[in-house]
Amino acid sequence: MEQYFSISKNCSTLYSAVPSIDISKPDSKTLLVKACEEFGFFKVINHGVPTEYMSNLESKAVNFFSLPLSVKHKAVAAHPFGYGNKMIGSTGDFGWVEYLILTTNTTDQSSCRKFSSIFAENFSWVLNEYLSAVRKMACEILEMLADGLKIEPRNVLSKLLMDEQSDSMFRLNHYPPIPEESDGHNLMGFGEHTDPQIISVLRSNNTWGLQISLKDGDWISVPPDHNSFFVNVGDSLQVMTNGRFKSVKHRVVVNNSKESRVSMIYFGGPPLCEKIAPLPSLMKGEDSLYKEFTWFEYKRYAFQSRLADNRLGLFEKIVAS
Ligand code: GA4
Repeated sequence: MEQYFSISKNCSTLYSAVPSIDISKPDSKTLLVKACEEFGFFKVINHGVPTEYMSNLESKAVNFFSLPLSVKHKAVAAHPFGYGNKMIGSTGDFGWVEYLILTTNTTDQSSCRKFSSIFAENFSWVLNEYLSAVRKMACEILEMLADGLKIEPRNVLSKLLMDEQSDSMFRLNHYPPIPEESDGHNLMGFGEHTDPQIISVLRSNNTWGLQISLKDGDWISVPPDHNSFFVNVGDSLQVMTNGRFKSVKHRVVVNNSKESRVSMIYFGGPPLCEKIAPLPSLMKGEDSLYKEFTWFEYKRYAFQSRLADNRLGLFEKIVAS
């Protein structure tokens, strides 16, 4: 069991620190920029995604995770896609979690079809209606961020998610209740990490577990809210804003509520060939803090790393003082 534990220091209960942003209001762009700079994380309310899209997909996920292990293990595809249990990534990370990772690429629906047979009939329909709505919302947020940063065109970021070749992913996570023999104290569901992509949009049921790291290194618990979404700035967006937005470190601890936590996350990524570099219109004479790389290069490197590694470190320029 030991490998699932980690030491939690300074875990405070400053729940109110998490910004909650009503994106239906026109002036939310300033709040969005502020949240991305301060936290790299925020909650989205009045998002326009129908609640039944969320609950329909959640019930599909619950059904899938309740299948026998041998059936779930059939849902495998080339790494990283498919079903996983306790092993995270390929370099030795573990967590008290089982999951399913799917590609969202419109040109590669074969994995989705394959899982459909395990999920039963209309899984790909339910998944696609959810993903289209969530991607649309993610694009609206990226466009509001472009407005807030006063950069043009306003689709400079969102077009990467809309691209047919966009390398986006979708993940269903199931954090089962803690095992009887453990007291659940600091049992790690998913260890600390940042997301490599541009933006991540998470929706969970009402079970606690998600924590984010503040700039001073304190961890705070994020109160769950099944009607809302939580958005993370990813490493790629940090680079594209030349470090102005922070890719937030986050993790999931298993709480002792005896309830399962079920989350679904859309990871919005650019096409593989896309250069990840600070947006020229943001630079105004500033030097880039990062060496240039493509999403393909960064993703390949990320998938060979350990969860808690500082992946952007390798791409930071050494600035002479
Ligand atoms: C974190 C974000 C996404 O869940 C993910 C994860 C991926 C995986 O689970 O296979 C990684 C992790 C994530 C970053 C570092 C590497 C790769 C596990 C891991 C140890 C699907 C992704 O894109 O990167």
